[in-house]
Amino acid sequence: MSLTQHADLNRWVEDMAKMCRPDGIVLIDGSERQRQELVEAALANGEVLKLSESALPGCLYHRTAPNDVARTEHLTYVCTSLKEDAGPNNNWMAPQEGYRRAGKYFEGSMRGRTMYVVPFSMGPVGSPFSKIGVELTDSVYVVLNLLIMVRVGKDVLEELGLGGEFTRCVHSKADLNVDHRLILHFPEDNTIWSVGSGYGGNVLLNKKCLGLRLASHMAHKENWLAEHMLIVGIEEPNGRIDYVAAAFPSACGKTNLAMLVPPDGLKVKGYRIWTVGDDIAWMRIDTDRKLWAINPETGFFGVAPGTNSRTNPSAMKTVQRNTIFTNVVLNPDGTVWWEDGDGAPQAGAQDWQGRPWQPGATGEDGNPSKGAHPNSRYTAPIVQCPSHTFRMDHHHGVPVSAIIFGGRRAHLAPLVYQSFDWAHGVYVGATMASELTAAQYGKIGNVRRDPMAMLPFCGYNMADYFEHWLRIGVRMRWQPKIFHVNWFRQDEDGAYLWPGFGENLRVLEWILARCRNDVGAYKTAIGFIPKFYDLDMTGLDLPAENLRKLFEIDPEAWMREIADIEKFLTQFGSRLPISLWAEHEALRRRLEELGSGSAKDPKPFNPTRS
Ligand code: GTP
Ligand code: SPV
Ligand code: MN
Repeated sequence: MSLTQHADLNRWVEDMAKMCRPDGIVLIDGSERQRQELVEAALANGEVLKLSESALPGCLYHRTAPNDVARTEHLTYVCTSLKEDAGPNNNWMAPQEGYRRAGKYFEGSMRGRTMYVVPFSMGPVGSPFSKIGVELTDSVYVVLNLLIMVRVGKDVLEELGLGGEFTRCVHSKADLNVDHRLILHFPEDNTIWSVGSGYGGNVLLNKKCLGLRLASHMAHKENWLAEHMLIVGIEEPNGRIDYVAAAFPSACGKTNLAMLVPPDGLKVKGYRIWTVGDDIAWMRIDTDRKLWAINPETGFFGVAPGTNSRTNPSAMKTVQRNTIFTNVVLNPDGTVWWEDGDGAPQAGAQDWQGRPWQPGATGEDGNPSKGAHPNSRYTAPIVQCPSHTFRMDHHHGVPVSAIIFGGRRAHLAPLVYQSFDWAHGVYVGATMASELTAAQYGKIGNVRRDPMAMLPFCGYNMADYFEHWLRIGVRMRWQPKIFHVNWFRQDEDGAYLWPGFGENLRVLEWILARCRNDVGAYKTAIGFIPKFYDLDMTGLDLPAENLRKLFEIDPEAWMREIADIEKFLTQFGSRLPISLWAEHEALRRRLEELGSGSAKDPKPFNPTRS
């Protein structure tokens, strides 16, 4: 009997099986019964361990190989016929070369294993927003993750019918050898090949590979946006809900903002927060010519370290059951722990590599060793989040009032500023930068330019992507306002100037007030910033000095920034939209004016009234 009714799908599975040589092929139908069998299989082959059924019901524990703990951007390629179509922002390989090289690693790689066929929908099944993919994988861990992260199974095959279009995703752990690892995208063939890794972002092919790299390519052709953004709704007691979409680079606070809990001082205002998504937003202009967004996923693949009942109580509640923990500390009683989590690890705990570990332990190099890997993660269903919303399943998504860009900048970028208009906002997004985190290989702390938090995820030439953003703005009747935030500014001693987390609602309040034209602002060289008294600081004891430093705009530091931006933009050559250069020159002029006079002004931040 054939695998499905879809002849092309069946043929492709056969071809891939000929290459990978699995012992058997299993179609994933999305049923609970089959999921249970998969858990048993993964427990039997050691891919996962069972956690305490009383403390963490339905939860599993997994360790990746020590050399396989984050996305490997240097092994990630976009394979287009023309190198220029991948752009300077991507590693490039010719498609034939890609298939040939990865094909060698795939050859016979599934011997002794089962090949799972996982049909999935990004977005509600049947929504005009949605895209279907089928992932072939030899990892039960991957299947169990996909069952949480996306809509999987029979419904998807039905939607696909006899000949529907789908993304061909092939993954094999192979020998988990970093020298045999490649993550390849073939936008012209709607195909993804990933081999030699078992780490989330490299192997959950729905996510960064389809959800962002291929989707951004499709979105460019089909006039929509696929973005590395959270989506969160802020509801007022009168029932009005405003949704914002925010792009921060990996491990820079998307999950936290998406699940924000109002701080005590603002509780009387009676806000409710609705979490729509924490990592990916697909956005379209609807018939009202406004921007609408869906989260195409159904789960969180969130950073564990730093998550605790104070910083993110909703996340802590979300991960109490049916959650897969990867690379965290394993306690002897079958519970888990991570750095800056709740409580303390137990005596006899094991670190993420399975070695005996206790706080203060040092590694072979004599340096303190962490129990959980800094990029350790939890996989959990969104519906378990106390702030999840039924609008998750609405086929047309939620309307977007504001777009926020943000990075991790110890210096320079103020707590919040608003762009002057859409084109300036696109420039702000295109030139944003952030310090590297543990979510990608590279030197942690180095500042790199990461336009719209999409540098590792834009599946085509970013110059064309900027042009696309500019065009989308023109096609809307009502454009969301564009802002930039920075929760991570530090003082001279390296201490954060802003408390962050739930307190970020104070900034969101101002952002929404600006969207409704309810408050004025100061006009500065880089954009509009709040008048101090428009930020509601009730219950927050922040020294006035901190607030001043948070909004300080240092013209000299910004002139250095300008030079770095220029270097970055220049690599796109004549393909870069001319209007971005116009924005760049306008910023330079405004900064020069600031530097030549008012910078020495003792007043807070040299504002002129708008
Ligand atoms: P990806 O899943 O990698 O795309 O990342 P993300 O943007 O969802 O990151 P996440 O929200 O998980 O944040 C990662 C780290 O940033 C955690 O260690 C958090 O504790 C820290 N963080 C988040 N929000 C804030 C904040 O407002 N202030 C400070 N200081 N740290 C924060
Ligand atoms: C990120 O790195 O931005 C993530 C985690 O969201 S991963 O899916 O592994 O890419
Ligand atoms: Mn991400």
